[in-house]
Amino acid sequence: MNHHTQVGIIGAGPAGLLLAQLLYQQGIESVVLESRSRERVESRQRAGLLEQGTVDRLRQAGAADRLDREGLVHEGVILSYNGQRHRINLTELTGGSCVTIYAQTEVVKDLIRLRVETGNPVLFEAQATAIKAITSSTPMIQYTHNGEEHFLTCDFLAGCDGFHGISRQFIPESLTTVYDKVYPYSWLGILANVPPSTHELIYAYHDRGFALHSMRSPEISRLYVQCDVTDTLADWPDERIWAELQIRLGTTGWTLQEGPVLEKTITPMRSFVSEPMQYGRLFLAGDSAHIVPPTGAKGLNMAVADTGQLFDALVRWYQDGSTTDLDNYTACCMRRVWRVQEFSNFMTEMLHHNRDKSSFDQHLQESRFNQLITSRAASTLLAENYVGMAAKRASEVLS
Ligand code: RFL
Ligand code: PHB
Repeated sequence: MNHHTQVGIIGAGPAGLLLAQLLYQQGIESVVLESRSRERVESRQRAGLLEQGTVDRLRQAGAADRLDREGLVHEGVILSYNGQRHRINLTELTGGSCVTIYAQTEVVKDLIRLRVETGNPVLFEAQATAIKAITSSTPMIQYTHNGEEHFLTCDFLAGCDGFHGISRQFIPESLTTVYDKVYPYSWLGILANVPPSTHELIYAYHDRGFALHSMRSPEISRLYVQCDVTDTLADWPDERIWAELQIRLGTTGWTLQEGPVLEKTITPMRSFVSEPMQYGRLFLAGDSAHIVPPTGAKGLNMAVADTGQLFDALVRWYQDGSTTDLDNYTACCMRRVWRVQEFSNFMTEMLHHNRDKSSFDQHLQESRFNQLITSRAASTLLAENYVGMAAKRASEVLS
């Protein structure tokens, strides 16, 4: 089958779904192709922390009703160093900003439901296999669905297909620069059926390795421990996970409540940027162009910020034919992307135990942490980056 739409979107993660919804509200038609099933997309455990700018974009898209009811607003975050805790007051240090805990799975479910209501649902189990005629005014996506081959022509293509998608590889290699850093540790994450033992997130450095106490709701906890890159789930029975969490997150007079483990996954840690984020009429948004280690909680937020920027530029083109914002898309995104890369790398290096580091570098790491908790200037810098203000400012330099 051959068909046409205004914006062809590959991927029904947060980036692709949000773009489709924002465009729909402006009367711009799109088709969303997703290689996985709806059940799979709605159940993948990933991010949980939304910046204010992300919440605002979801509200603009009319996708925040449940988020506004169920999201947990956090005005602070706790850092721990070998059991010594320190609270960073995000709201006070940033002049009123905060973050919201609301799972990516729920963001995705809300956006899919809205898409179904438009009468133009996501095409699930539709795998994009090639992109063609990118530099023409009618680029095309080739995809397979129900065992048949289809061709979708469009005005613009949005590559929202994540880190393992196909879009990025259609930007000529000769024009592309890739920046890549792989870290010598991974995260083992669990979802546990037990109320969180803390009201605010706890990021813990420990000589045995990093740990993070997050949450999904007043009933469900989300916790992570640093593990070796070669570890498998078989190395981590539930008892070992809880024992490590108790030690790494522990402090005098506090106990971590344990409960049944609902899910367990291991995630490698990587920083990656591919530049440019556009070629002809193809525009990348989210993980398809860049990924960060999860320590700064930025991946989903960057995907939403890219999407907002792309949406604004497309609307301008459809309204008055101006290509200025489309032409500047990569440059505008890159300011923000590098700010977020630096922050995510900083948080990762400061909070993980790296036994390959020299003792000199380990002392520098400890000193960095001490400065952070004793200097208001250093705490403010962390708070501004964590709530997303610093990245927003960076992207405004060009816009
Ligand atoms: P996604 O979510 O990967 O969606 C891409 C979609 O494209 C589909 N796809 C294709 N569809 C059709 N044809 C093809 N050829 C296709 N190839 C791929 C895929 O099936 C998929 O559905 O990318 P998007 O939209 O850019 O969103 C990015 C976020 O998902 C990601 O950055 C975050 O989850 C990262 N992240 C976090 N981000 C935060 O902002 N805050 C956090 O607290 C946070 N915690 C995390 C995280 C990621 C984690 N993992 C598992 C990597 C914690 C973890 C553990
Ligand atoms: C999560 O809740 O999954 C989460 C929160 C903060 C992070 C990473 C993950 O930095």
